[in-house]
Amino acid sequence: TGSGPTGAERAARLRRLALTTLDANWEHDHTVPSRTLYPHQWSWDSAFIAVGLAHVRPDRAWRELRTLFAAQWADGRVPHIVFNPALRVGSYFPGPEFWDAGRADGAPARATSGIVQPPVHAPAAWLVHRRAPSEASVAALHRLYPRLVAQQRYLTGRRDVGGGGLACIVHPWESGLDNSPAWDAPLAAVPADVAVMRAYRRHDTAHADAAHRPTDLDYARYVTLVDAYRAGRYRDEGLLGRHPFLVECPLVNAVLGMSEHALARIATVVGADPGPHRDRATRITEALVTRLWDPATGTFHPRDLRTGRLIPARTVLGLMPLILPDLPPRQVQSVLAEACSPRFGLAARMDRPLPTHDRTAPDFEPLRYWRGPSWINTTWMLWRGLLTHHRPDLAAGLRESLFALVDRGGCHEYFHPDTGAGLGSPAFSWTAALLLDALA
Ligand code: 9YW
Repeated sequence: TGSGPTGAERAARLRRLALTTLDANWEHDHTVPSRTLYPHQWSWDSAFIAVGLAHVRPDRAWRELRTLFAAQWADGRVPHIVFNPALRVGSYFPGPEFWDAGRADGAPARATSGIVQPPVHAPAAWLVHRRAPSEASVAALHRLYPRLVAQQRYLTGRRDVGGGGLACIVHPWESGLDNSPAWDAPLAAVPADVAVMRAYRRHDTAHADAAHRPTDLDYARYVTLVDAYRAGRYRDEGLLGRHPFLVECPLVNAVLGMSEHALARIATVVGADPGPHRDRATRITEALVTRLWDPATGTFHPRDLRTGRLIPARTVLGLMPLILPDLPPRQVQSVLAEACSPRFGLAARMDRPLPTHDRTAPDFEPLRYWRGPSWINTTWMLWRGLLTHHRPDLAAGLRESLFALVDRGGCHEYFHPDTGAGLGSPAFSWTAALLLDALA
């Protein structure tokens, strides 16, 4: 964090801020992403949060993951939201009554959603153990390992709708980057009528600036997609013939491969065979390169299974495969070139933070959620990828821009990609957690 007293002071200040934020968002057995906007437990948030908690409250890190996996479905899916039963009905839309997951086969006792988020949990569990190894962490890995394996099996089995060895998502929310421009083309094919939104009260726009959030038309399509998946009781059989949104996402699949690498390491701790995990990791990376890398653009793109085509938008999703240690040199070089281009501005000394969308694209929107603003989780994943591929110079530049953002803006949910101003929730958990990890 820079040398000399100022660097040390800033690090201490950021550490205090992060810890205060995480403590304030702790809720008995899990952390809420944000008290105002997101009052339940979110799947990938919890994984990022555990990575941060490992540095300050390792017991809570394991508790966080244990609570989430207690709501895993019998088929292995880890729901993207686990609802807090103590909250009043209507405290979040879409709430438990909207998902109505209890009627689906294999749903857990707790009310949950029926879709997933990127499976960052195995890498998170590994990082938590490595940061704070103890008898308790080994016991926690023993408990989690079969559940993490079941999660992978679900995603590489039932969700391999395209048959090419990758997992597909059935809703933009499953990518974690809800309204990314990457989803515009496949979403445009989803029938929607804004009138369906009149039946609902959006909770997000009551607590955050509507100009930053997905539009009502986006929301109408999100609802249509849940309606379709729920009508089939969240079964995955026959999705290709009946579901209106089926996409292979580079972030989800990079994380899927990364998880097999993490599981191979966890396997050695719990006395299981790491070999099959390594083989699966290799196959996922190969499938990712074959199916999602475009030699013409030199970056990764989502594949729309309904049209069979790659989606042209160049978003931050395309950079995420860099987290894979076995990404071939050709793809490593071209993703680095994409990241360092004016589209994303990665540099050893960055003049602006990493955006979530191509800055040079006509549909780049500096204020709207995942359509431009800087987010700490995508920044952190790219930072980890740069360390993995031995680019300490670029990793240091990106890390410094992360610190500068939070130091100026606070633990915000996202940031203006030009001015660095804090946007969205002011006390956002994964910002705090990943900041702690980057500070370590
Ligand atoms: C929403 C909780 C979640 C994140 C997602 C983010 C947002 C919910 O918040 O989705 O209402 O838009 O897009 O990645 O997990 O932090």
